[in-house]
Amino acid sequence: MTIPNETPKKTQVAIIGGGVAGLMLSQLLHVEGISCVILERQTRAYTEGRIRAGVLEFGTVNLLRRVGVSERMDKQGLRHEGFALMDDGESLRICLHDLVDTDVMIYGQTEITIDLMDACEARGTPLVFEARDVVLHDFDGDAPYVAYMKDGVTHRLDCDFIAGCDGAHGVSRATLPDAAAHAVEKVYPFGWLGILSDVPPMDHELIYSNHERGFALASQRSLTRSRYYIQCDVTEKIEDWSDDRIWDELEIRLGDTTAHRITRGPSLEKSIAPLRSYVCEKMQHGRLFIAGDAAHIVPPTGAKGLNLAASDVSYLADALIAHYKGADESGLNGYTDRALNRIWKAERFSWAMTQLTHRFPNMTTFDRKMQKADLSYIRASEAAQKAIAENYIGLPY
Ligand code: FAS
Ligand code: PHB
Repeated sequence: MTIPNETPKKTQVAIIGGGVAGLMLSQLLHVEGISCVILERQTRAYTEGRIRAGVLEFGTVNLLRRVGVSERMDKQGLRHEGFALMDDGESLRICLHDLVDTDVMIYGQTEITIDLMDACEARGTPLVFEARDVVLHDFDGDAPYVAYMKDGVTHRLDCDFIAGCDGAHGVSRATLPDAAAHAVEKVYPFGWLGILSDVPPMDHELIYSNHERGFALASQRSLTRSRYYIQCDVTEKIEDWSDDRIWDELEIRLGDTTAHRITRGPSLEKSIAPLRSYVCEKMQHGRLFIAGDAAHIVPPTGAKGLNLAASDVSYLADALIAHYKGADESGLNGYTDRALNRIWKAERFSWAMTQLTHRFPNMTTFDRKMQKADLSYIRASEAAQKAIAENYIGLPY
């Protein structure tokens, strides 16, 4: 369904992808009077139904407030003042509030997507669902356009700029010249099995647990809906994991002193996602710019994926606004360097948190001793805890 009904022929910014990056960019531009059209491959129901991130940095919260799409988040979101790191049952609380005087917001990506789509509809931003076979044209020049299929008809959308917000498997990075030559990647030898269930969370904050059987994370979406993860082999198949088998593993990995606090319930969703670190260090070519998962992927251990998408589109929106308001091209010319500066720091934190909390196949005794020493140092050092805290709440934009 297109919102509104007519299929637009011309806009200032064509946004490919109606996930968090595309939707947030559209709102940042809309509030400045810059027209855009979002072309989304999937249906609205499919896009809204994806279960993904849960932790919002204060920068992401501020962006949603800046575009006036924060009312439900401010009502229903949970402010968390800390989280726990557990190692073989021994727990250490990282108190964000005391260490860096800032909290994080627990509010599911699903809800953000719904709120941003509702804002698109209310503000009349054209959001074309089931836009198939998107092809990007002439972004080397100053009159790019996008071709796409909708209901069996080929459409052309003329624009000034193309924003590729179409995720890790989209058309934008695939079209960006030399993107592959600028890619840096690390693949982890395990994945995360996630389960969502309408049961009360086991704790008032998140728990990241390093256990001899593997990593586990106790997270949440509300006071009545929990989200848990366990590290698993990438060859695992979700159909081999009954709900009970997942709950049994969570009770073991989240420590026998706390396992009794886990409330079991039927899974609303369960899935396995692979873990990798990936950065495409080329994020623009001519009038094509990429943002969010289209440009980078992080292991979710640092809760950075969605939040990096937010900072990317904040930079891109600032640059486009400066272009339209004052013919200032410096933001556009410097977009990649500015975004990469924050991206690589989030990649490092996500990698470090994964190294600290997961059991790697073929881990040596020395490797394990390093994890234990790392955690022992963190436990004893307020400076080390502060470093973790300032990364977790999100480094400045
Ligand atoms: P998205 O992938 O969210 O959105 C891209 C959109 O583009 C999609 O709607 C897609 O349908 C559309 N699209 C793709 N190709 C297209 C084409 N050719 N034409 C038109 N549209 C096209 N992050 C966290 O912080 N914490 C987590 O726990 C977490 N869990 C995750 C679990 C999974 C399974 C995945 C895949 C990611 C997870 N992430 C997590 C990361 C995730 O939240 C991303 O960082 C976030 O969705 C990034 O948003 P976008 O860049 O908008 O990409
Ligand atoms: C989640 O709730 O989905 C979540 C929370 C924190 C993470 C990763 C995922 O680090």
